[in-house]
Amino acid sequence: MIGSQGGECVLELLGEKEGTVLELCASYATIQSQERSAGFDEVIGQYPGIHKETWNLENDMKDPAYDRVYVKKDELEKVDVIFANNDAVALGAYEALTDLGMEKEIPVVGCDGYTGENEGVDLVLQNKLAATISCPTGGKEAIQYALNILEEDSGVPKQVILRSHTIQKKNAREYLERIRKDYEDNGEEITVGYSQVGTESQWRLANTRSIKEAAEEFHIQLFMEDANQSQEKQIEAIRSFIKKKVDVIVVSPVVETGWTEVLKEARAAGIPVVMSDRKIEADSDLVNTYIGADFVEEGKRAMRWIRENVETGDGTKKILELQGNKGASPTEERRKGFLEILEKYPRYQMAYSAYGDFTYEGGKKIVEDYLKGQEWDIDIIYSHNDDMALGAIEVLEEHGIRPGVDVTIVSVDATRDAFEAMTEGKLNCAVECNPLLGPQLMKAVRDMVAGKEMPLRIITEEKVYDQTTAEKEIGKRKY
Ligand code: GZL
Repeated sequence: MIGSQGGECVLELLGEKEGTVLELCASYATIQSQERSAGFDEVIGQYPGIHKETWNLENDMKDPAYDRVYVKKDELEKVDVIFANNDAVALGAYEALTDLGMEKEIPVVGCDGYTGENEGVDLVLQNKLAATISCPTGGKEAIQYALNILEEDSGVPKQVILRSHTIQKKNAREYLERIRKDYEDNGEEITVGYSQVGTESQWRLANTRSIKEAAEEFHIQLFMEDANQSQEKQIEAIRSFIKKKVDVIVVSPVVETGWTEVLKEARAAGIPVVMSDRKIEADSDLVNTYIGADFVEEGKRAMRWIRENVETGDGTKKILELQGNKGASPTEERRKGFLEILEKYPRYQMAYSAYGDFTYEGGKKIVEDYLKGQEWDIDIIYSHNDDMALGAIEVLEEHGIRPGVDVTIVSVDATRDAFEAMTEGKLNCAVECNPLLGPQLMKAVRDMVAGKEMPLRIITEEKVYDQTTAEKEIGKRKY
């Protein structure tokens, strides 16, 4: 993200989208430098009129960068802008340009944006750097989460992706004020409009309970509308929240697309929006934060478990997939992650896949339909959630097929029902997807209303359980 913001900034400086960029890669062997460079290339690579030269520097210090730039005056003649992937190197380049009398012709962009004297933001204010891209340290967040872990709070996230900013002369002072301002949560009651997907699964019921309990704990007046898996009802609910002038709107979106118009209405009304549980496709400036799981990783974990626990020998294994509702981010991404691993192992084959809408009846129907068409020849069932897996198990048993024995069943969510099925030997593996998002969500809402900048994403932690761990874990399950 930092590299791509550097790319956007360089494009702005180049104006007509043509020219030559000199990229100074500080400590080029480090993953951080490579990621910044890759993000930078993603943006400027879209403009054939922009040519990039890269100089790989051994370290990220100012003086070696100065020396490297100073001796290459003849090569600088054709350079229009310098992008350095850290501020110390950017300053070294600026000082060399100054001693060569070229600092007015070649603007320099750095990265890190630290706020001390002669660091990124200060160098921008001194007109030495044209811009710096901030790299949030996350120190405050890390300490807070460490305390949460010590206090054994539930739902401590696996990953918090903080925002980075492009800091130029025009916004440097406002940026400094914002990050130095310690937000104070005055404990006032806040109103939140929450558009919930529905009541389609045990996961959803646990998620709703968690949201409601956390709202009380955080003194938040919650207006929750259940959409029964209808996007139209969700959009109606969002419009009703706008009319109510709630402080924050939270959506658990039934599908990924079709939200732009109503989210623009929320933005026009000055009401921030948080996506909880599921993601959408929309401009990033329409959504403040996404709190939820990494569904692609969940799909990968399911197939990795199969690979490690279901032998194919010299034969092949046929897989039947029970998908959630079409167009939902967990559906699309759990499938994507699963297939990404599956395609590496041709002895496992996706034989049949259908949408079960995350419901018990949906899972039943897919297996009933399959059995109408042919003899049962499936070795493995991969289900996007427990409810569909449990519906499938009921039908298998009706047909004398032993779930967990004649057919291996892997599911996602890891609700209490899944643990019971695993201890009964009917389900083989459950990939966890934590529904207890309430505490993180309501903390994020209070922080936002208090004026604190919100992370871009808060990703929940997940584990994988199977019959070797289910017995020990089931007593701890809260949902
Ligand atoms: C996942 C959530 C999914 C669950 C299902 O975050 O959106 O929707 O996996 C639920 O059980 O219906």
